[in-house]
Amino acid sequence: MGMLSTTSTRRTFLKGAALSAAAALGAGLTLDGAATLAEADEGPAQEKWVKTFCGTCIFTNCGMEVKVVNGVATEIRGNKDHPANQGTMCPRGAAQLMNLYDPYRCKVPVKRTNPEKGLDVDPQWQEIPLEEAKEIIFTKMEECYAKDPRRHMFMYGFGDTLHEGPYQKTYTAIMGTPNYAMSCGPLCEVHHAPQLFNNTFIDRVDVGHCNYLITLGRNMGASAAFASGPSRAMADAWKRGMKTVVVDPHCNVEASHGEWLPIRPGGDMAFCMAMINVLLHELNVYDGPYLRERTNLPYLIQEDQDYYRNPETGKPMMWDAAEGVAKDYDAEFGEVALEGAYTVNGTPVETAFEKIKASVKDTTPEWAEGKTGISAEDIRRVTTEFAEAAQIGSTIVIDGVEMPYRPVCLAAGRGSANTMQGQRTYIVADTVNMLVGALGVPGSLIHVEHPKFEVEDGVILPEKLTTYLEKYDAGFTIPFNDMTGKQFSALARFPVLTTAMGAIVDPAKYFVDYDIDVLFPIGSNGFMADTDRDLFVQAYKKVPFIFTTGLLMDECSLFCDVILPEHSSLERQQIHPIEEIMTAGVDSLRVGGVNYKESPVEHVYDTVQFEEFVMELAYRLGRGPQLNMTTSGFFGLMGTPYQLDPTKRYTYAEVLDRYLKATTKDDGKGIDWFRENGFWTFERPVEDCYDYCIQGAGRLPVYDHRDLMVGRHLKANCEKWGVEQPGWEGRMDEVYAEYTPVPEWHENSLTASTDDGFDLYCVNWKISPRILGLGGADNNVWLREVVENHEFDDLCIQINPLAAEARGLKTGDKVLVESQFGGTAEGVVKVTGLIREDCLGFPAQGGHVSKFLNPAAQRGTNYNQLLSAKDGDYFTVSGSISIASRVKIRKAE
Ligand SMILES: Nc1nc2c(c(=O)[nH]1)N[C@H]1C(S)=C(S)[C@@H](COP(=O)(O)OP(=O)(O)OC[C@H]3O[C@@H](n4cnc5c(=O)[nH]c(N)nc54)[C@H](O)[C@@H]3O)O[C@H]1N2
Ligand SMILES: Nc1nc2c(c(=O)[nH]1)N[C@H]1C(S)=C(S)[C@@H](COP(=O)(O)OP(=O)(O)OC[C@H]3O[C@@H](n4cnc5c(=O)[nH]c(N)nc54)[C@H](O)[C@@H]3O)O[C@H]1N2
Ligand SMILES: [Mo]
Repeated sequence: MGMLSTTSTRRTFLKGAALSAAAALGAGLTLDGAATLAEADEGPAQEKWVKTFCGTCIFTNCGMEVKVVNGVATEIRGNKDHPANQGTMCPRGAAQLMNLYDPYRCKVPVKRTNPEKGLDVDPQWQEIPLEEAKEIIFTKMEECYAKDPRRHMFMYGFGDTLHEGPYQKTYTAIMGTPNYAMSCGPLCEVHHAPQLFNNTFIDRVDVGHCNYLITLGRNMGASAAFASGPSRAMADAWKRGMKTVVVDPHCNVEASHGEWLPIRPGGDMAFCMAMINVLLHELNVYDGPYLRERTNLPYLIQEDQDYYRNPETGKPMMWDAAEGVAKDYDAEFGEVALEGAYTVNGTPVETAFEKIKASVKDTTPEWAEGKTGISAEDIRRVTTEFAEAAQIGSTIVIDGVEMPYRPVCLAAGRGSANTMQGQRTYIVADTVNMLVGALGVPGSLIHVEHPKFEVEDGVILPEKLTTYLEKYDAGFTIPFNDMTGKQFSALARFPVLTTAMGAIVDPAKYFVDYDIDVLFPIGSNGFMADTDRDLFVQAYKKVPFIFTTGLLMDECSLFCDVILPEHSSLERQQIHPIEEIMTAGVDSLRVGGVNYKESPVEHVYDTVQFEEFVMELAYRLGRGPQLNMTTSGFFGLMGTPYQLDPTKRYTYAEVLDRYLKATTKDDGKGIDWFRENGFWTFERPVEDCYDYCIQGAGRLPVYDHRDLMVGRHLKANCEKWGVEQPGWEGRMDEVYAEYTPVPEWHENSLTASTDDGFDLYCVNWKISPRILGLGGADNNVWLREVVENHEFDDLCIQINPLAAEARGLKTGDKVLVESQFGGTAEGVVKVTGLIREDCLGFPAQGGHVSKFLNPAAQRGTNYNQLLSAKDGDYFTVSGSISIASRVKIRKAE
């Protein structure tokens, strides 16, 4: 193959190849990427290294350099000057060349010619010019908007690299529709408690200062640490001697730095409640000053669980033990009482602390043993070690700032948060931390992005929860204005996916009086990342027009009417804040900054940039002012010289240039500077790193008063309108009972004893080469090879030797697994002691069903089909589902 001199010639050549192969594959798919790579070998070598950053996991922190030879990217290496990864790389970043030249990518704009839709239906794609493809979309959107903007639904997921980009988050605000959905909602219930206590999307462990870390269904190794910064932070912490206690049905690498306590799935809340029982009823250990000054635990609570308020001022009150009177929380106090029952104006009250204490009176380690499968002795020992390691009363001075020093952390994650009552479980895990004063201070759980707090009733009111708080009613007026499900699940961090999909299929069932006409999903693959595939199929079949800017011909793309191919991660023009999430190491905690990248090579195919497309769509729909104002707000440009003029039209590069100049403040570095340098950093003041310094006068809502209020409003609204939540008809009291301000153990379908033959649990976790579908990981053959040859053989079904022996199974046997919800999964067994005796372990996620993906993506087992998010099955408070279910296993014929 000769070296083609101009891009257009090369593109013509590629398209020619595309057409012939497309006919063969019948789906606009071609296998011409290899041809492009081959070109690199010829012609005079013109080499350069271009600075970029990785975008294939949600950290998007790592600095990289791409070697470009004669216009072809041939190698990727870590940028040794970059503070996050310091020159190192993980396989996901290194494998991005395969993403770029992936022959299975969406390469040309296509429209479907087969009106029938289904997972096994060939859409019969027809290639069309980009302008024509856009025109079809614009026209459909105009028609939709002429009727009602609410008829447009946006759906985004973590697949679209840099889901944290401006327009994934602000799309609905710009476009003026209330309808959006997210595929990462139901199985990613790790955001609520961090939002509540740290006002952060996800919390991180200050491992740079932590000495004793308990992970409760949080995978700090494969899941989080498999990016360079977190790996280094964890390694440094272990070298320093941090002990790690892994409370998880599956034994992971972290356990080798401490111990493994194999917990029974669904027992996490009981574990936390037993820890609190030991702290408050046996050891009598808690951080009194912290609880008095920084939490709402001294607030007086009346019998109906509400705050006791001063009838004159309306303010919650605390008891002054020095004077023996109740006072407004913000009055001068001689001595704030944390404990005790009192009578104020004839009303019997007791402190919120007493309420918490009473809620765990009987939840002893012996009580928890049966629910968790962890011995009472171990629970008691670990709690005692945790309490000792907390060093209550100690302080630390960092850069002249004195703060409490609490080098312990009980870190909840998906394993404990994605359970029934999971959102509460995370809150209760955080309560364990807060009781010893370990939240927002060195050594504990801290925020990622700079949090902003308002204060209401003296309690912090995290910015991002404000809308729900302002209106506990969450828009409960029938007919509902939107399909997000927030009316019944006001505390859900994301829209309730079952409602969004269900309402598309049957709006009236969800109290909505209109249909969805146009759906725009991006990087969002509920067919794989979530459960109940049939519901997705029904919903996607019903929507008259679906379009996407797609990287791959995944399950979601199969249902589209028009696909605009998207730049691959390496090719996109992006910025991203430099901030480590999940962990903070000594050298990463203080580093802030911005990464920048743009394509190091001529775009390989006829692809678009998501942001440019959204801007064009907004201008076309006459929403330029909303676009520019929202963009200014998102990028913090309001009131700066860089604020966008609502009446003007900008390119995305112009927007980024303004953002970069505004962010680098006095330096005023623009896009040209970043093109050369790739990233810019600054040192965060220590006060910005710890919530303790930022929360001001606000107290932490350990007593979850808001939860109580939301439940009460829900009940009042349902009664007022005479409605019940779909799926919970006749069981609404169960729903209301889930809203509790203090820990409360409820049996669930995992823990309740049954003899229905489903005698095992299935559990799932992320693995390093395949965190999510981000950046096209499943379709990347290099990464699939790593997954399949990984030392734990990651596409298998793990079974404990005892369970295997009892069932006559051995490594390599083909099996069929059936779940209590009716779903099935097939796979190959691997016998290993790294999984609890009553569990089957399903690492990662495989088993794509789109025939238009690389065959490698189809290998493995699709775990999620063993779960259920059906109405009545999910956890209604947060709209999330259980990561585990009860299953049975048999040899496949
Ligand atoms: N079994 C199992 N299921 C899980 C999880 C798990 O650990 N195991 N994790 C859960 C969690 S925590 C989350 S957040 C969700 C995430 O689930 P989703 O939000 O759906 O995100 P992904 O699975 O990362 O990617 C979705 C799709 O995006 C496409 N894609 C990849 N890269 C790009 C790109 O650059 N551009 C575009 N346009 N599309 C792209 C891929 O085809 C992929 O199928 O999954 C949840 N589901
Ligand atoms: N490098 C990198 N890291 C990432 C991401 C990324 O893109 N890149 N994505 C992130 C995202 S979106 C998320 S949401 C986080 C999630 O990160 P984690 O919360 O750490 O989620 P998983 O990795 O799925 O790990 C879940 C753990 O829970 C265990 N488990 C399963 N069932 C139970 C149970 O009933 N009880 C208990 N105690 N444990 C159980 C599993 O065995 C597993 O160890 O990871 C993030 N980590
Ligand atoms: Mo997630």
